[in-house]
Amino acid sequence: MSEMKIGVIGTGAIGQTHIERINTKLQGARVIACADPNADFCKSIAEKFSLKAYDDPKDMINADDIEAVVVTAADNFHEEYVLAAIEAGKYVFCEKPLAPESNACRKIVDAEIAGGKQLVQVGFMRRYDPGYRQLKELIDSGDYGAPLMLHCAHRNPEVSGFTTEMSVENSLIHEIDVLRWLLGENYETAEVVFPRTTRNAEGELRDPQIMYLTTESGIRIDVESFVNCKYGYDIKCEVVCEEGTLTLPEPANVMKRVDAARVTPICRDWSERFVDAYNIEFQEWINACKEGRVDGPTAWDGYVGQVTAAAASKARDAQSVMTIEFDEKPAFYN
Ligand code: ISE
Repeated sequence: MSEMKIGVIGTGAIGQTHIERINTKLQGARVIACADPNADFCKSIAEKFSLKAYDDPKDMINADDIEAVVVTAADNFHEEYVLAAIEAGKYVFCEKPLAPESNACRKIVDAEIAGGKQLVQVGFMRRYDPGYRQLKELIDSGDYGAPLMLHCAHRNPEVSGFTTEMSVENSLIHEIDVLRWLLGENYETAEVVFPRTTRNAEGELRDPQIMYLTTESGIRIDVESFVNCKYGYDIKCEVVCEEGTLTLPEPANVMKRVDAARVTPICRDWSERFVDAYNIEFQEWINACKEGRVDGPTAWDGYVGQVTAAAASKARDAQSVMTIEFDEKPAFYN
């Protein structure tokens, strides 16, 4: 089977890692073009990876030799490019969020339904992490009884330019997606509370924050977001079931005994922590597109994620519990 030809929109850091990943590590596809509103920068990246550069992403989307598109542009451009790909009838992988506003996500959902074919996949890569996949298998086995509570943490060593809102919309959006997928249930309520703020938070940022979610069956979830934890990148998830607890495995690392201490390194950032997840995610996306289907997180999942994040943000601003209200799931996504 021939290689699927891909165009990447957005040539920043994440766009470049995806180009490199697809062209050097994965099978069955090749990035042949890139586009970025910053034409000079785009040309330099095109040269680096031997790609064709487009100034206008829509020209690339509509080019005859482009079969699929990867969108890694700034979040507020996602809607425009995903809609253009749907109109062109091309598969499109869009980094999270599908769009910052849930209305825009709903517009994408409606456009996809109107086009009659699923084309959109959202980059919620945690679903591909081998540890989360193991957790899901064990929860679904039912061997430990029903899940009752989840205790989770999402810690970044430091971030620059983060606002209080971004802790939910940019960081915790991963938990919002992956926990709903793990449990196979929608959320009902959201709340966000503030512990004491770290002295390492810049400007107005309130950090850490704790998000509480409840699900349809009454499972209670707490997730800490701490974006200036300083010591490393750390992701935790413990599922307390009726007859046992299930804990997300940590990436394997040798424990050293050195300088009168036991030391086991942890990751420094998310690209290192989730490198396997990204590789698996893109390989499965390529395989599915070539078989004519989408089998990862859909535009509907993107919409549900943004509705939940918006409710959590509202809850945080109001310092109260918010009910989360979704539209009814269209049969198209069943
Ligand atoms: C970033 O955009 C990510 O996707 C990371 O997974 C997350 O940990 C980080 O906080 C975000 O800024």
